[in-house]
Amino acid sequence: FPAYEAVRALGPVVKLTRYNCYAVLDFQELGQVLEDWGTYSSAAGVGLINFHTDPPWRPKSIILEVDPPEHNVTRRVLNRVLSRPAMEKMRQAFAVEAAALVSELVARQSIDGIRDLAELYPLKVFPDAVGLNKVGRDNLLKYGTLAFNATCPRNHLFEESMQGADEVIAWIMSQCERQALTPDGLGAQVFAAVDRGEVNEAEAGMLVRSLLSAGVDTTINGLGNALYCFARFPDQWQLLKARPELARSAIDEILRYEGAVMNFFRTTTREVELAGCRIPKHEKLLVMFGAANRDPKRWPDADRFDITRDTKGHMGFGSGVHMCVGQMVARLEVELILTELVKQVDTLEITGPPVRRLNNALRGLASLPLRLGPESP
Ligand code: OW4
Repeated sequence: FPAYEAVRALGPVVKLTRYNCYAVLDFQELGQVLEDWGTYSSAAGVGLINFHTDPPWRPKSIILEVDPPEHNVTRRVLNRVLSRPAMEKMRQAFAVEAAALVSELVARQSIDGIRDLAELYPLKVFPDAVGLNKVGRDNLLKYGTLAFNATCPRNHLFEESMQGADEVIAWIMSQCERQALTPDGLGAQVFAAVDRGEVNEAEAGMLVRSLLSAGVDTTINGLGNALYCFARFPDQWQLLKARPELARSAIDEILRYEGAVMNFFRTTTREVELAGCRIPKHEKLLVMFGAANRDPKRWPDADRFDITRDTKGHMGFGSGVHMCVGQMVARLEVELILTELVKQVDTLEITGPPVRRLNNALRGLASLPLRLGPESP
């Protein structure tokens, strides 16, 4: 975050000469970019790779990496699959798992908040909800990590997550077929759109791939960041315990203060002026959600974690037509875990050095040693 402030101080649009792209960090300009999909397109990729000149690392996503009107077709399908009624159907199963896992962890007291909770929970409930095979699920985390690393420069993080990726990618693609999915899950509901004539069979498979690309690492880091926030700020934890109804708004503050997805790219479709800066046609723009969420021009006391603040308009789920379509799943997972922790845990104490998990687009931890304390502080 100090690095973001150093870049922000240079101006509203900053050319990153090393990567030949333009960075946007301020809340106001970020909103402008994300609202104007006609000028700031997703169709040339939302990573640094510019599809006008270079091929994508995988067949491009048919929801993330297309603009309206094509985007509207696939968005409508996932909007329905991930709708509020669909969430209500999943809530019971998700709640049972949350209660069971948190009880087990409370009994152990000393845990790794990432390995034992932030990874375990989404990796159980989400693949179950999609209707995936039980075998091979370890590929999900590897694939998500790769997909997010692939949105940025081809550095060591990208290269490392590409090691042995052929088998990971092959497993993911094999799970995106109708017959690989249980008949009652989110995956099957994507294929139900084929039967309604909204998309074809191959497109349905690609939309299941989108679920598997975007649904795992994001929620793991979101949950891990939630634990990290409350472990660092015990006053906010006690406030949540006193007022559990704040859980939903706390999730927005977690996403503002410590979001899981830090950045994506857009590509200009024409020469354009943004905040008085001229940007040529077909140039890449780095849109930095995490920086906009700390913009001091938008947020009073931006570096303070405060679950009672008004978080309206935060960029943790992006903004505009591509705003996170799975956000209700993510909210459900974090809400249920926070609610169980509030019920079962008095204090969250960090008992060892938190370890970051570096990723080109994601912000989160690899390890967070925690003590779940039953005693009141
Ligand atoms: C790699 C990501 C995020 C959102 C959607 C998708 C991927 C997709 N991150 O594959 O559609």
